[in-house]
Amino acid sequence: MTEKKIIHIDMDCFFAAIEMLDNPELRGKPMAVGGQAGTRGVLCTANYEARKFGVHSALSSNLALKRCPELIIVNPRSYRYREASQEIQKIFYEYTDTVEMLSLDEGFLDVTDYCHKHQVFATKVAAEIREKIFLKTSLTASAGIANNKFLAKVSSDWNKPNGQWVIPPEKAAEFSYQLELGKVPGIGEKTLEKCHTLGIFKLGDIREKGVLWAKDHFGKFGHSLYQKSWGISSDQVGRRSQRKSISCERTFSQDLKGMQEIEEYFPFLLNELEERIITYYEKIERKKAEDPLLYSPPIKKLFIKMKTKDFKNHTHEFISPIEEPWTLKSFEFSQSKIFEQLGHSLYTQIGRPAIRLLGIGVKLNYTQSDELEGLGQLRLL
Ligand code: TTP
Ligand code: MG
Repeated sequence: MTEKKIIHIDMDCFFAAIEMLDNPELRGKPMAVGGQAGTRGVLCTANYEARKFGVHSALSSNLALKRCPELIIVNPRSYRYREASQEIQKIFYEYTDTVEMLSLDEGFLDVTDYCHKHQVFATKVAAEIREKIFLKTSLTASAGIANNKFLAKVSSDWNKPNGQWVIPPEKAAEFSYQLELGKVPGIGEKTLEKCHTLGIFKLGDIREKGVLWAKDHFGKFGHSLYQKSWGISSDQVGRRSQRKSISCERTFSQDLKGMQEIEEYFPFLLNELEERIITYYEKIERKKAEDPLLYSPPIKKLFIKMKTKDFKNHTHEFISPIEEPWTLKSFEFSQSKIFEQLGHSLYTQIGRPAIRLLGIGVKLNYTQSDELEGLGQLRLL
């Protein structure tokens, strides 16, 4: 099997770079793109001059001006960013059809076939793409090159701005071992906090603990973290399918016996699920700044999953009741009771066996029709 060749391209301070390009007066001065200072203004990004003052994405504009009083804040112009993104994407497709954009300014390319066909190194392809981007748009990009998406994404940050970094396959395990967890895509603030509490700071610490430990503490994600600690990740570059559900689960090294033991795990699962749901909706909100037509799917159902010793999966759902129109943006767990009730009835229904895996989650609704109104908002008990 040929080794995969993946490139991750990420534009340098994208929105800010475009604004500086279109308005030369902004160049060399600390500037940011975002909402003006006031009650709710937040920054989308800042140029490198402003970053020296601790000004960055998602910072409130008020605080940014405190940190850097001469900061110039420019209003975002989504159409212009989309236009530049289209130019960049056109260049990507000159090399491969296997392109996966993560946002307007970053994407993965699987250039395995291209490299093979033209007998060229992926590093050379990355350099060529960056050069073409610059010639076409006058904007700079950084690139990461590796044999999987995880390492390619991490390495595009390694030599930023206007640089690139390659992780050859033989260095992947060593590189990943020393990688700080904060730099691992997918590890959010809360997971990071949890890792630190457990005394885990770099991917190598997870490797040392072993795969069972990782699965016990982080479920499925633990398994993928363990693989990443060896520099392995098998995600394919491809179009992202719409996310249908958000969930989290735990497999137990010792089966849970009785409802009381099951209930003890609810707070952990709820906490994790809440973090995932909030992160999910925040991501959509962020993307909406670039693409106002983006749909934010409401929650349609809550579900619980139990796996018994014989590896059979059992699930039980709760459909949100008809009520007011959807307004859901964030998800509060004052209704954790629903999950508890679901847990009780499922557990009884399947005959109160020993439980090896417990999971909870929500299903999202993509039907953008009047039906939605009918289903109503998720009721909080
Ligand atoms: P990033 O690639 O995260 O940031 P960047 O391109 O500005 O800077 P870097 O050189 O470090 O890559 O995000 C790309 C664009 O997405 C960014 O220019 C603005 C937008 N964005 C937001 O609107 N809100 C956010 O919280 C973030 C992180 C980005
Ligand atoms: Mg970027």
